[in-house]
Amino acid sequence: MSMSTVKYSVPNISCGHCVHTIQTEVSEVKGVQSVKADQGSRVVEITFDAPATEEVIKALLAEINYPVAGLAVNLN
Ligand SMILES: [Cu+2]
Repeated sequence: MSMSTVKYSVPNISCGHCVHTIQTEVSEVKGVQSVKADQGSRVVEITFDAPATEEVIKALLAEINYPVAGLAVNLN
């Protein structure tokens, strides 16, 4: 099993509460190692391992009203 890091574009992020909610909810998923949501870029970066999967994480984000629009473009 290997760790994966994904960066999702989440357009519904509008304030610090959104950031807090996303970080709290996603970090409760078993297998998620870290969650970093950014208000300015509206990007959520998640590092996870099994049993967490992209499907599980995206389903949770949709359920809490922060659906993933796609992978974030890397601007570096
Ligand atoms: Cu908000």
